[in-house]
Parts: sequence; C-alpha cells; structure tokens
Amino acid sequence: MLLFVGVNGSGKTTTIAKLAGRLQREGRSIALAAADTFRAAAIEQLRIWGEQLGLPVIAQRAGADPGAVAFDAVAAAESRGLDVVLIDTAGRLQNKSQLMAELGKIRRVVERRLPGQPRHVLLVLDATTGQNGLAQAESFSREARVTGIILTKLDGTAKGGIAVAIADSLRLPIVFVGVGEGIEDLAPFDLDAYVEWLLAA
Ligand SMILES: Nc1nc2c(ncn2[C@@H]2O[C@H](COP(=O)(O)OP(=O)(O)O)[C@@H](O)[C@H]2O)c(=O)[nH]1
Ligand SMILES: [Mg+2]
Repeated sequence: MLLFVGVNGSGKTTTIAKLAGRLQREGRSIALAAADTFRAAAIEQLRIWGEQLGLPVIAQRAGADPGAVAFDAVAAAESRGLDVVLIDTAGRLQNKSQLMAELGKIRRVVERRLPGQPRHVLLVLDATTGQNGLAQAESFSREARVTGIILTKLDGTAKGGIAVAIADSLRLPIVFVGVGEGIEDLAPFDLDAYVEWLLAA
C-alpha cells in the first residue's frame, strides 16, 4: 500500500496515475483507491485515470468516510492478491487539524489490518511551493509519517529549491520528480543530474 498526501493541487492524483502506469508496465497487479472523498470531482478524476490505464478503482460516493475506502482497499488487496494499491487522499478539508486527523485515520485503518503497511507514505510537493511549504510539509510529515517526497511540476520555471530544503530538513528522500502532465512524465530523482541542471541555468 502506498499512501499519497499533500495539499490540494500539488499533483497527488496525477502522480498516482503516472506511478501506477509505471508499475503496471513492470507487470505488477495494482489498484487505485479514492480516499479523497471530499470532492466528487476528485473521485471522478481518479476513475478516469483508472479507465485510461485499465486499472480497478476502489471508491465510494463523495462525502463517504475515507477510512472506509481505505478499509475496502485493504480488503481488495487481500482478496485479489494485489501487489500495490495506491491510495489518493484529500489535500484540503474544513481545517488543517481535521485533514491531519483524517490522514491519521486512513493510515491506522491500513496498518491495523496489514502490519508494516502502508509501505510508503509519499508527500507530493509542488516545486513552485513558496516558503510556507516547509510548515506544510512538517505537519504532513508528523501526522501522516511521510517516508518520501515526490517533487512535481519541475517542467515549469520552478527549480524546486524549497522542496530540496524541505527534504533536507525533514531528512526525507526525494524519490520521484514530475516533469509534465502526461502519464509518462515521472522520473526517478537523480541528485547529481538535478544539481547539474540547477546550476546550469
Ligand atoms: N506541469 C505539470 N503539471 C502537473 C504535474 N503534476 C501535476 N500537474 C498538474 O497539476 C494540476 C493538479 O494536479 P492533481 O493531480 O489534480 O493535484 P491534487 O489536487 O494534488 O490531486 C493538474 O492540472 C495536473 O495536470 C507536473 O509534474 N507538471
Ligand atoms: Mg487529487
């Protein structure tokens, strides 16, 4: 189980689709889970990616308990013998503490049924994030126990310097970078290549 967290618009849903496409090409059996139940459009967006990729999407109606979706995701993983389930989450609720409580609940639902899971909690960070990115990342990291960072929108003008500072400060690895809106636009993070590119401009 892979849990994706981060603020609204950071690129969680798109990144899930990209990574799912990649894992699918490697021959893994996977499903997507729509635990961002805050907006109907979020569920629909994941469904569309699922259809495009030919992958099952575990979902309930908008407004449903995201913990219940996580529960279904665990059950599907067990009954269908899936290798990986990628769980999408909300990036905004009425307030921050409510969001963090929800992420904590999703996490607990998974870990109670599947010890050692979620295997990774990935914080999706927009490379154009300003200085408040660190505070944001700190709360996600603390509440959702983030294990890695995916830096999106590096194809734009942003150099992602703040995200690198965040990764450093939280002692978290940057594992992938998003370099566009398409399904193929995800690459493993290469520090040497990044530094070279950073200094080149
Ligand atoms: N240029 C660019 N756009 C991206 C990237 N990742 C996501 N996006 C776009 O950012 C917007 C928000 O993405 P979405 O996945 O819906 O974010 P979420 O709210 O965190 O789920 C969409 O228009 C995506 O196409 C990226 O790496 N590069
Ligand atoms: Mg989303």
